[in-house]
Amino acid sequence: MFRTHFPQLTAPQKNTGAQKGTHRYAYAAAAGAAAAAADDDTCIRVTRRCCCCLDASLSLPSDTSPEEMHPREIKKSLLRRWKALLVLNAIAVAGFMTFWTTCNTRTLQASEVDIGAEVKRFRGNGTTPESEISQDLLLKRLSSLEDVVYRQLNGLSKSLGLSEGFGGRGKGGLPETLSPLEQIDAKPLMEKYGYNAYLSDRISLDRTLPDHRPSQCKTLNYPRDLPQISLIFIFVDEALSVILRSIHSAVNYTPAHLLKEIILVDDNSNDEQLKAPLEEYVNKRYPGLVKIVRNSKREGLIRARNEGWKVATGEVTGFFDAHVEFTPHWAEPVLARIKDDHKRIILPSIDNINYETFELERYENSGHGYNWELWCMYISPPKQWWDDGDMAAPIRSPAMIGCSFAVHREYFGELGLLDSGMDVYGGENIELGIRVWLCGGSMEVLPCSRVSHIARMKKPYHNNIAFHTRRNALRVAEVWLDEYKSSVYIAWNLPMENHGIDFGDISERVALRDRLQCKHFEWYLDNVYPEMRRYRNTVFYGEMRSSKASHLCMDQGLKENHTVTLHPCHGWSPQLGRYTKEGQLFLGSLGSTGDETRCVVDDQTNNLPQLLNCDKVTNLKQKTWNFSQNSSIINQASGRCLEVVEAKVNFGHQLVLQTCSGQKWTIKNTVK
Ligand SMILES: [Mn+2]
Repeated sequence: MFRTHFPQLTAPQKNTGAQKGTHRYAYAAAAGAAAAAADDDTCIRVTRRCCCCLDASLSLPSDTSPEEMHPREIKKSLLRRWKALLVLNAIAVAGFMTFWTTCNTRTLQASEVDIGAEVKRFRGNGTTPESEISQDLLLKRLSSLEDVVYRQLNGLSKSLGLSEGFGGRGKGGLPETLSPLEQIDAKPLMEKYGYNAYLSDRISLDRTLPDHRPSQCKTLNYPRDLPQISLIFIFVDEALSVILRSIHSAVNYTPAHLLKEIILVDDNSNDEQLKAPLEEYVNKRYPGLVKIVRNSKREGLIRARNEGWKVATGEVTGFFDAHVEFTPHWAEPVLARIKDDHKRIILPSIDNINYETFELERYENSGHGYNWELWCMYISPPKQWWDDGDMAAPIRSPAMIGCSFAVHREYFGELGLLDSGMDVYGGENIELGIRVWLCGGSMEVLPCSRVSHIARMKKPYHNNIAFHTRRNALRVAEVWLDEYKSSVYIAWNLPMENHGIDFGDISERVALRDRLQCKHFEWYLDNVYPEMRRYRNTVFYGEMRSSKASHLCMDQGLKENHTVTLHPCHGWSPQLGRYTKEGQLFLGSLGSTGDETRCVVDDQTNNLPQLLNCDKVTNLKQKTWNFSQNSSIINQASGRCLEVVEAKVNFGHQLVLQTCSGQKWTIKNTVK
């Protein structure tokens, strides 16, 4: 009933107290986001507004850089600014004193707000009297204000050639273009990073983004006492501004009392900027909040994520690529779902950041699925979700794209993290989806939580990612897929035995499956991924060669011709044949969900074999063939054979239907 367009994913992510909270809420509020929609404590609201006013008034106008001013003007302007600062500081102090005297009692009782939470933590020690606590908190707040002033005057990001604040280029997630002159400088960076890093350097680290949540989400309320999250970013030779924007948006849009820490895992980058400059910046900008883990050798993103998990201390861990931007209220729905059931793995909805213009593009609500090669892709939400008609409801997801997910930290450990026996990336995201469902948990996409992500033009690590993904896919097949593992071998056109691919030791993963008492894979297909096409009826698969011209293989040719042709053998998906128990002969890649699958048909009028959507061919005999290895392929309707004749076409031969002359065929692999 619903037709939606789904983005295609090609072959193929310590200071939590009130002090930092002030900054974060200031930014969130200035961004036009209601910092605490569910918050009914007026005192706290007032405080937040004050902070954001202060912050906003201190920002340099984005179109006037001090370098362009006359020295006297600079002096004057600095003086003006100092005056403004002093006045504002005085106001802030007065405000705080008023706030303290009038709201003190209520604040201490209000366990659902930041200060209350902090006080609770102090109370936990059981020794500090309440009045001292409040004074201590006030002092902290004041020192945080000083910190704001310090930062604005010293321009921490400026020393890196970057900018902070909400205005400037790319604000609101709008597309940006570069001047012809800029484009010349931008080109090498584009090639290096796979996105427009030159433009990224010119977009504020705090830019605002549009709210792409379904409207139903905007009225939902979440409890205040949600579990804290540790955000884990992994990167290798990523542009500094892109990493920092990921961090800034995380801090700006994750409520302070829910953000336990940020962990950066550097998978052995070469770029000098990502060493001391990155470290100094985050330590000064977010003191105590950021941990950095450096891999001494390149591990690939799978093991890098596991490394990040090891140092995390939050109740929940969130794993993200370091080229994302968070949007307001992304965290609350995620943490609420995990609080309800700690065995849920939660996927924020992904929107796209255009790699060229940095425009934020909304993606349709979707689940995350995959094909039998175990490449991930976006899929339509389940029928039940559409029938229910609630656009804010969680979407059951068979697996994940992988650039953004959150999971209860201890549960993730029990579940066996990501498979560290896999290399680089690809397949681990599918494996986690299959594993969590089979072993008693679940996975879902939340339309109300949105994280935007740069789908890069090219990715780092190895060019030949398929080599690693294929190896990883075989691990998944052997550990989890039971009798359906043949589908993975068919999809990759590999023999099931003696394929020559060393997929490593899987004994630990098999033991894990036993220990967790996980269900059978067929249960998962029936209940979690019923949309997936099944190929259990396959007998033979792979390239199909005739004794007449064994260097040529049956090939699907041009799709619009609907005719089987011959082509020199290469074994890729256009030549992937599949002969079934029912005697049907399919050709082409294995469809996963919606795709049609085409089979060879003798329509009894044409002497060329047709390649048609098999579900739509009603005459059963016309699409049924008698065949066994090294024998003729005979149609049941006409009695004609598939044979090769010499002809003046592309490769000197043509595939025809004719009276059987005894030509023999082989199909490369047999299902074991
Ligand atoms: Mn990514």
